[in-house]
Amino acid sequence: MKTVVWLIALCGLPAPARGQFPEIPASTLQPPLMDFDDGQDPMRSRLFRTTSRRTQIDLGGWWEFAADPGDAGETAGHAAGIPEPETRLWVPGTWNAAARYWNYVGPAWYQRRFEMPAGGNLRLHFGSVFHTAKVWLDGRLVGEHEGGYLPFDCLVPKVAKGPHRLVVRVDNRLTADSLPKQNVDWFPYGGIDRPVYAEIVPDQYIEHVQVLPVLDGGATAKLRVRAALRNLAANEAAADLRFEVDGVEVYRGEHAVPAGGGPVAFEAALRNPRLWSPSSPHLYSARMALGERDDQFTRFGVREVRVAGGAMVLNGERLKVMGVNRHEDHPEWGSASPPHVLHRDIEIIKRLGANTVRGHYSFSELFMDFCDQYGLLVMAEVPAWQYSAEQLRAPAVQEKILHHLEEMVRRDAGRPSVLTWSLGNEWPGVDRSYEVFRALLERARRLDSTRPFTLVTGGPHVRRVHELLDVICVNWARYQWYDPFTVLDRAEGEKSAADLALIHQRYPDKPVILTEFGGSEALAGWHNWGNVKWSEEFQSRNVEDSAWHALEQDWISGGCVWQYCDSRSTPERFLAGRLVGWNGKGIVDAYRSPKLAFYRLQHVFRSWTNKAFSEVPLSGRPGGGR
Ligand code: ADA
Repeated sequence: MKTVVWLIALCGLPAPARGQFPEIPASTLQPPLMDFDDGQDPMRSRLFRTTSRRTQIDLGGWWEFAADPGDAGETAGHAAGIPEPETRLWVPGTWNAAARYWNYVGPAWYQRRFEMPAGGNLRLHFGSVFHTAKVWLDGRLVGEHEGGYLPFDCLVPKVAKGPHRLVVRVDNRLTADSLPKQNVDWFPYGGIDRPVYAEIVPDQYIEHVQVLPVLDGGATAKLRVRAALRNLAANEAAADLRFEVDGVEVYRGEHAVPAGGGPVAFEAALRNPRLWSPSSPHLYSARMALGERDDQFTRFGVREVRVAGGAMVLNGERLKVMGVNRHEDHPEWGSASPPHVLHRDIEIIKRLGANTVRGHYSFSELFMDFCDQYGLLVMAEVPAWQYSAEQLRAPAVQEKILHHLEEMVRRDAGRPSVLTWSLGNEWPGVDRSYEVFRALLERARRLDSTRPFTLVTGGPHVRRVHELLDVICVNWARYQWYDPFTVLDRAEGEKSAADLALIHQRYPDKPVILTEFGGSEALAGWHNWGNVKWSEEFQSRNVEDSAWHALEQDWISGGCVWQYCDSRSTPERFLAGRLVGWNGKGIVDAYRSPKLAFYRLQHVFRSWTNKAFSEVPLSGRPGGGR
């Protein structure tokens, strides 16, 4: 026996026979391209630590919970504590992923206790609460926020050391003028659905910082640094600001911060920058320090996006968008996928050969960090989905759109991944909203001058609004899916291609992106020989033919498939055109198993990528991909 053990120890276990195990494909995710280690985030909400100075308290975990269908909680005094919690729910999370509250849309209450390790100013940070939030600390109202998908803070000065109670009222009811509005084609998951934590901050602290690099054509990038400082003291305070890139100080200056706080802007230079691109996503780490008392880390990448000669141009090269539309959705977690699931989405999207991802609303910060780090461009959008001209006429709706955009820009303008900002999607009869949109766009452009602005339009029959867009975005499929008698008919395909070409005839100098191409539902696993509706064959043909069209037409700057994964739709759409309540147009199903369309699109994207982009001329037909 001893001899056998010795033999195994010396020679190792026998190798499995060749072919015994399936091949594990190599990862498509390259290790981060960074020269500086900016540390881990103990709050697990970002890919890097955000501070080395503040005490942070993770408020994730089990919270007590009670639904409030009669909306009686506030008058009953729940703000001071829920008298009878129904259960405990995990945060970040959504109650609509729990069997008990699967379809619950209405107000609800969360509460938990936490311990302040020392007295100080408390900054509560919520990554997102859908859709409205009201926050009480020890029975005192400390903040309110409307709109999910984006973070907000509540600042409570001078909080004592010891135990405290946090209560949050959340309401996921949508209305005709909420953002998004009622009856959109995705589920209004309710809850504290992104990470939440607390920090102890000094009287003067950095609220946020972002870096907007501008390439000046030479060997230097100009770093435009924008920050907001808070000052809780009654008088103006002096701030000694230092700014480091990859651990090296590149700016130091004295700034006066008025009582309450204010913005700070300065410039620094970065010599011989390494550029960021989807194939080589090099990132820099930046740290802003306020004396010795406070600091904030961020990351940035140096790249230039332009619109020129009817094309999207990234770092001087023509860009073909090869993307997916993605709902942040999963049957197990709803809108609150945990980090490893977000990471797996990135891996699958990269494996597809895509370089872009578009959403109807802002993805979680962690997902955006992955996009920066692994090189996925993001077409960012305000969730103003299918607003009619009548709805858009309401000044309250217009203000909500701009306010939402402002919050998006504050969170994401410093990210290299963000390619475009869209003010909304498929406004029916959009030309009737021309003046409203023009006024909105004018104000929107003041928020970020470094990126193209757009509005996603529902088809080629838009006329006037397209003239306002930096890049024309249009949702298009070669074969209509909604027509009950639709077939994969060559003549029909030619007709919809001819319709699409009208856009280019009208605006030959503008790039066109097919923001949603190929959308067709397919019931995962249902195949047939006849290419009929609902089959994987029908979907994959529509996706493939639409994708080739987006890539082969020289005047189209690519597009994004509708959609990445099957996603849950609104209760109102249950069975009304949405089989089992899900939008089944995913090229992977809700659990991320591939449908036939995934492999066909992978083939298209990969075949196209194998042509070096630089070989594709800026004008003239690039030649067939097949
Ligand atoms: C539109 C819309 C999407 C989705 C899609 C569909 O293109 O922008 O959100 O609803 O239709 O599946 O029909």
